[in-house]
Amino acid sequence: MRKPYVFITRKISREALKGLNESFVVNMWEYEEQPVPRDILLEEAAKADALLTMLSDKVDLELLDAARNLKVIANLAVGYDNIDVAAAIERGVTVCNTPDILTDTTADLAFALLMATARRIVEAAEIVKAGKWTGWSPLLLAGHDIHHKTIGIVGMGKIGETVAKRATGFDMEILYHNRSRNTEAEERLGARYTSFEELITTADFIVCLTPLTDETAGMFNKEAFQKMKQSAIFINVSRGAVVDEDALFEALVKGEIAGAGLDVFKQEPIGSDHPLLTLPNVVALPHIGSASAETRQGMIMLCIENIARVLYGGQPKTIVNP
Ligand code: 8YV
Repeated sequence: MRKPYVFITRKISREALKGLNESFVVNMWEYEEQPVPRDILLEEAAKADALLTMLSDKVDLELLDAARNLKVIANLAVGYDNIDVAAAIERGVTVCNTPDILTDTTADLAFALLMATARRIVEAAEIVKAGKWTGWSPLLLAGHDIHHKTIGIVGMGKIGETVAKRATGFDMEILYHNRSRNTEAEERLGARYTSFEELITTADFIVCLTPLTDETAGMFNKEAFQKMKQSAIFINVSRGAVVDEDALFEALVKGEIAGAGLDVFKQEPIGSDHPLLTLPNVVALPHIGSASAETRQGMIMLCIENIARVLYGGQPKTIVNP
């Protein structure tokens, strides 16, 4: 009998693959930082019973139509905007993601980015390392306070809730906007539901954690930035395409908002000539929300477990399309 074929689109440790190697034929794109080229991905998908994919792999109609044997896609992320889930469902393909396991790690990063941007930590550290710390002055690198300020969380899912939990430790007032009310966050953390308009006009820190969908694409646009306080700091840890980056650049240059902490960009990796990178009040990170060694290892193991479960005819641990 033919052994099911599993293709992994990025290099992961051979150790992690032990659970798959015994029962399946496993092939892997052997590069850590280079995404698998499209033609190879299509070729592999045509043979595969299972794919372990990254956000950079577009799983669209073309791929799904080529993937005649495909039974399961395990995406190494909680988000799955790289996958045409409806088309996968139509073709009977199970789509799995990695929720929960990365919640705390991503919330930690969101808060770290908020603090780094507000307190100008990156700028300050660079000055010291470059030997440019020439003396003390009362307003040297004076940033913005975080404690007792208002945080506005757009997208109050599990990561949003966990960011709110972090915010309670800083005595912050917590506002949130979400498709539906999160009564758990209201009761347990004192978070207050507001309209998007109220949130962006009143929050000192606007933290974007909403998934990328047709409704959320470009929701942080020129009008949104113009409505924010001039002292507002915008943090994005979800997807770059939720933001109109030209409008954000303009708002920062004109002083319509005070700063931005960005872990995600419309085009990743962001080119070194991107205008946002020229601004001192922007802290830019290379999409490291879930990037702790422990969490990434856990995400990989969860993907592998999901693939094995589906190929053995069982239910995956975590699923996008029930
Ligand atoms: C990814 C993310 O895990 O989970 C998500 O949706 O954006 C990140 O945590 C990372 O980009 C690897 O695909």
